[in-house]
Amino acid sequence: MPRPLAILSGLAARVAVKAGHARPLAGGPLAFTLAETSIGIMPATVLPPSHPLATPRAPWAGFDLTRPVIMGIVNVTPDSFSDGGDHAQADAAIAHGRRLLAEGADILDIGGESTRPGAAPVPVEAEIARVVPVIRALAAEGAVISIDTSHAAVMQAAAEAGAMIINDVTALTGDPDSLSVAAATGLPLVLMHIKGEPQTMQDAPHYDDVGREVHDFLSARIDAAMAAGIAREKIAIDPGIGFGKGLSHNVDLLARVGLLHNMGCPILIGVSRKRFIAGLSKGEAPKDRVAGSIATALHTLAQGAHILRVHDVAATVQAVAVWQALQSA
Ligand code: 8Y4
Repeated sequence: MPRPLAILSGLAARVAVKAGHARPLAGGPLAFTLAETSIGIMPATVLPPSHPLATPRAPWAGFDLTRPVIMGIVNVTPDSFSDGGDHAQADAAIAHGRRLLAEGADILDIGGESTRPGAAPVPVEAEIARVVPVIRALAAEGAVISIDTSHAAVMQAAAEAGAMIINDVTALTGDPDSLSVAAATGLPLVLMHIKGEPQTMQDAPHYDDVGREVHDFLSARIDAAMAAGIAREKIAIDPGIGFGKGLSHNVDLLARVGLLHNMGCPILIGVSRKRFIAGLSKGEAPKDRVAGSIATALHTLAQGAHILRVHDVAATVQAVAVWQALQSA
């Protein structure tokens, strides 16, 4: 399982690939000149051009992945918006979704259940009642909607309401029906790594090698999805920052995002406002973690990540536009 290192961008990447000193990273436009393997560091060109680190990714959910895709977060939970009841909640979420679209979001990720440790479980009927009106309204306006759920019944209802992507933080392990229901919808999906259950995942998580464990988990979940009839091209993968991970695990994974290219799938990263940012800085509250979120997001883009799940769409879109222009030169 080689890791791409010495990653180049822009003209340097193009010249190095052409001269036979580098391989394109997941098809480019980035390129990597070195590969770290279990036996040491070697030139990237020891890998054949057909190696999954080097081959292009298929388009995913209609996105060609040659530029970063921004997924904006829309929570439909009582604590996120108004507490004026179901209707006010839906209206507030729809308004928030419209705002994120205006700010440049490519996808809206709509969720009706908090996955925070200690959050009370929501009955699936209530989860459906929360998200369906919001999905219907925003899909009717042309938005690409992702449904953030681990429940098969919610996936089904969301697909019927116009959702175009399934985002499951349990990678289709959270409900015995989710593999078959997700397959039947035919929708592209995000498979995320989690260690343990949302309720208890932050109780002293331990890994011998977090990069390998996340890779092996996601690889096994891709196999399970494919066995259920889901094409590999429909699957995006996600290391699940903060899901059953301590600070050092999150840092390790973010520093080694490139490892995930071995699976040949687009990579989605969710770091927005997460606790590791406070842990690396001054203990800031979530709303004061935007700068750290963007620093991390750009660090992952520089390793070839494809999709960013964020709260702060306007700030992220600006940062990505500037980063993109500078690193393309
Ligand atoms: C402040 C606000 C601080 C929210 C932390 C949070 C991911 C995800 C979540 C992710 C994918 C969250 C649904 C956690 N994180 N889906 N979902 N990847 N694919 N916490 O990293 O945003 S919820």
